[in-house]
Amino acid sequence: MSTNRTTAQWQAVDSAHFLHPFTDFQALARKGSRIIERAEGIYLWDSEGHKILDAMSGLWCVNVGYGQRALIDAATRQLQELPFYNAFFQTATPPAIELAELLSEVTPPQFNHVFFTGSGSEGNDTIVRMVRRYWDILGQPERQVIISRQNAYHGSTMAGASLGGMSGMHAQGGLPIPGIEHIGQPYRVEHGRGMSHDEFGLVAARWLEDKILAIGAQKVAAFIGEPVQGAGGVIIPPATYWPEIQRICDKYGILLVSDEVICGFGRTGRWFGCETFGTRPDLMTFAKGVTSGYIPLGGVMVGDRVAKVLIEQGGEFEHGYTYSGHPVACAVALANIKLVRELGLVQRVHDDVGPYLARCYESLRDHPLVGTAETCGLMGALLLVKDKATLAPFDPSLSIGMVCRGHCFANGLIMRAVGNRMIIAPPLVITRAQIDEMMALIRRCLDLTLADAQREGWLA
Ligand code: PXG
Repeated sequence: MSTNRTTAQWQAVDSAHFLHPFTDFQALARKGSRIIERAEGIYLWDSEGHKILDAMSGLWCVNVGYGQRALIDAATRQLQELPFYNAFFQTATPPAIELAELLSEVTPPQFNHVFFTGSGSEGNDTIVRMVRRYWDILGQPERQVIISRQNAYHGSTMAGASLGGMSGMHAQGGLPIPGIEHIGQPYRVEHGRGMSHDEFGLVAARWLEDKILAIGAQKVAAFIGEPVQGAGGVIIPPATYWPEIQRICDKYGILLVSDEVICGFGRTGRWFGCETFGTRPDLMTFAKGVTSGYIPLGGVMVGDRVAKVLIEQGGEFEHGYTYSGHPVACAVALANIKLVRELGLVQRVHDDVGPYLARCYESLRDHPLVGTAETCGLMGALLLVKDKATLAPFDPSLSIGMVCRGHCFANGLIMRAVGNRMIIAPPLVITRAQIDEMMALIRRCLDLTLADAQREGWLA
């Protein structure tokens, strides 16, 4: 790689050739990309030498932080030993086998099998095929429908985007594919004002039952959800929500799928989000945190209920990817999971930095712009409002979230904006002192956003 280009040169070549994901290409070309050159711990450095606190862990993935030697060495060793071999034709590689074994250990007890993919989106495509295959084998081929939620994010492939509940994505390319239905999300600010959290959790879960009855239970294959909706804006459901979803799935014999791409591997303070929220899923999608994002890897944990049918009655499952069980990716995942264990990161999020972040977020509630401030483990969300008492939103055309995000970038902090929600998901290795540093930056950026709003008369 040539490293002697200036920022302007990088930007010119970037916009000439590189089509970025989820990007308005022309708008980016006008502005120029921010070029990230290196990273260490929880910090990034851009091509202008600015140090940035990465409160989004790359893209919800760098859980062990940047620069971890154990992962780098595992990749290097495996590249030398065996950079690639496939798992198709009755072959396997030691890292893939060992990772399958280790995943069975760290996941809830019903999970003893894994199907590897290259990403979370591919994992959710696998889910759709596997769920439908399961019911086919059982002689119930009419069980096709998978129920998901509005504002869910399950990836960008045809099936992933269809399962997702993002209307903008559905509008591009004729989605969703047939047999996918959506219900409302458990977002109290949107749907549950005037109800207690517990009441609203039950109401929102019962939208699933309504949908099942409207479709006909004999046609419903599965329900899929993220324990906490990540890309949708860190929507943390009430404690009553997931147990009620579990009860409804059990009642109608419907498979429960937990998309753990963001919540998995410690983010919520347990190994998996389903453990934090009290469900027993039949299938789990994972990606991101499995390798801390150092190298692409995803997969589906297959619970005993489904695995038994696929293995004992299924014959050939005609599905798989070149990189299913990629040895280098699996070697990095092994090193990553071992490091998470050695550093006790999951317990640390549960007992120490998670509760600490929660207290810090509580203290932000007094800020004039902050309508709600919530955390779950090491995920946090602030709702920016015009009026704290009524939670009245700003005019969407003002893009208040983007204004705030602009201040964050300019002040050395990466915090995401999803509409009016400002969200974080810092690396699990973040220390209390670094949380203090992050909170000072967040407060400063909120103050700058407030000053803009006052100056421009947006609060009137
Ligand atoms: N499921 C969930 C819950 C995710 O968050 C995927 C599936 C798809 O994973 P892949 O590896 O195919 O990207 C994701 C990905 C955002 C953002 O804007 C979030 C994701 C991806 C890109 C952007 O927060 N999550």
